[in-house]
Amino acid sequence: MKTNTTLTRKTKETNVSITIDLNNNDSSIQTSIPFLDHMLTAFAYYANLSLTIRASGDTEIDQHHLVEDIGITLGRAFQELIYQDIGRKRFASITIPMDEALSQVTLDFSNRPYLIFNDQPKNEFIGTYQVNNTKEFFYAFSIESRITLHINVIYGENDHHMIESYFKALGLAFKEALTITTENVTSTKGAL
Ligand SMILES: [Mn+2]
Repeated sequence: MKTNTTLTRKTKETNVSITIDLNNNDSSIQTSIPFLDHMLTAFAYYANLSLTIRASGDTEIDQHHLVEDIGITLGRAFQELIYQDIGRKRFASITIPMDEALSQVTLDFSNRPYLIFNDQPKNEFIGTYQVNNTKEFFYAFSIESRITLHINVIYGENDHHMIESYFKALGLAFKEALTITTENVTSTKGAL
């Protein structure tokens, strides 16, 4: 079974290189957007895997291209590792707080992409990070990883806390859903 992969995606707008190693937990993430580095580091830590990301792009225009392209590349890399001929736990639902914020992430490694995303940020920026690109990131990520992904902020006041709570919940959900429970693919249809 394949436990690591490296993908590089270069366009006229961005250059993104991502390595995932399911058997390590020593991430190194440099996207040029510090808040996104902070979120992806938290995700990888709680997923108990290693993410190495080097990404740059035309953020002087807008962060949208780079954030979306990181979502695309990360999703494609995970898609390679998730859907192999092995029985993963597949489903997970995690609800965790961060101070006053509470978020729930529920997912299914279904091989059918879908995104439900309920977060209404109060501010346009966290540091230099443009907050409204978070949905763009998860849309690209869910499509390319072919995961059914539901992200719901249940309540909260502080945008940093709300976003961090669902990146952590996503990590914990990945850790659980990636767990191998049987030799055969987890589906009554015999295939995903
Ligand atoms: Mn933080």
